[in-house]
Amino acid sequence: MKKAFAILLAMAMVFMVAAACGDGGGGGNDGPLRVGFSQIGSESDWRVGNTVSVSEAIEGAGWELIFNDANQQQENQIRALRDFITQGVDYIVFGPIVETGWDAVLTEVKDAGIPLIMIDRTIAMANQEDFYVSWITNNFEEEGVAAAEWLIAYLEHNGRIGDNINIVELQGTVGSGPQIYRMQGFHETVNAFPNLRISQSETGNFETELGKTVMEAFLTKAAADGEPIDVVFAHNDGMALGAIQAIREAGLNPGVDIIIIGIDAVKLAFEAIIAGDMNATVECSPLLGPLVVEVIQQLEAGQTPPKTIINPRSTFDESLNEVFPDRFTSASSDVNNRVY
Ligand code: GZL
Repeated sequence: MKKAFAILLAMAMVFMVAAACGDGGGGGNDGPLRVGFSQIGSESDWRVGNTVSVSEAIEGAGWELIFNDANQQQENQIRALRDFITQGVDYIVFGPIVETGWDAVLTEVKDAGIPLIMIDRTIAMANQEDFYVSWITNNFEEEGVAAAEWLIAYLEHNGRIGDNINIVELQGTVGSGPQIYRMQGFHETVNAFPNLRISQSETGNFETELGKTVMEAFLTKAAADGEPIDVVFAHNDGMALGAIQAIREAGLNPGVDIIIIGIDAVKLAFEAIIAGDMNATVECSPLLGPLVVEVIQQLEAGQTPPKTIINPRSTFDESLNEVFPDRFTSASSDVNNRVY
């Protein structure tokens, strides 16, 4: 009789300890895991899509989301990361607005023993892999190369590869990984053709309105210099859409008089391509939420997630995809699948 009672008592103690750890693990705290998410801002459809994907995935896993929108200010992100440390969250999800300036705060996060999952943009920091568990991202340099490769294929297919072509470039947020590496990939690829010239290049900060304003200035300068613009390369579709507005208001035909290439593959860009106002967009997926949850679940199970997870991408248009179906994809065939 005594032995049976002892077994029942031991089982009861086991259940009590398990209940104290809560159903989401969480370092022994009561209740679900608490995940701090430091987001850059809401500057583009891509960013909004990224926020929705990550937030819905975290809450869908039954965990508590603690969200901060930094309004595109690095100091706000640094403050948010320090708040997450003070609150003792179980995990941090962090999308860095620019590459540098994170050494102190990421050291504080590491010293606090809070696993950090980096998403989207890059950082430039000594031994950076010691400061995050996983980095879930896209290859920005290859996106720049893909944009240039589409342009070269388009010019070749239309017998214009030998022409003198003036390209204007709308850069993303200065100092951000996508701005640095999309620029690098595009420039290195077009520089193989001396007649393809990047005549003007300024930042539109990934914002549609600023992209329009900068494009207006490009058009004014091109007219004054007698150097007509043949191509717009925008580091994101949002700025490409702003450029389309400026080109139309200048009395020109976007997508025809001026070739327009963007990056992100947002739904509005697909619609512009189908309408003939834009020519191509290179995909860069913001839908990182499920991968974030997968990494946290692996960590909770005592597994080691991949250090770097890079999303696949396609280049979409409505012209070359029929000529090169293995290289380019039809925008009209995929527009109804776009969710951001
Ligand atoms: C790229 C992402 C960029 C998008 C923009 O991964 O960081 O920021 O290209 C967004 O649309 O604003």
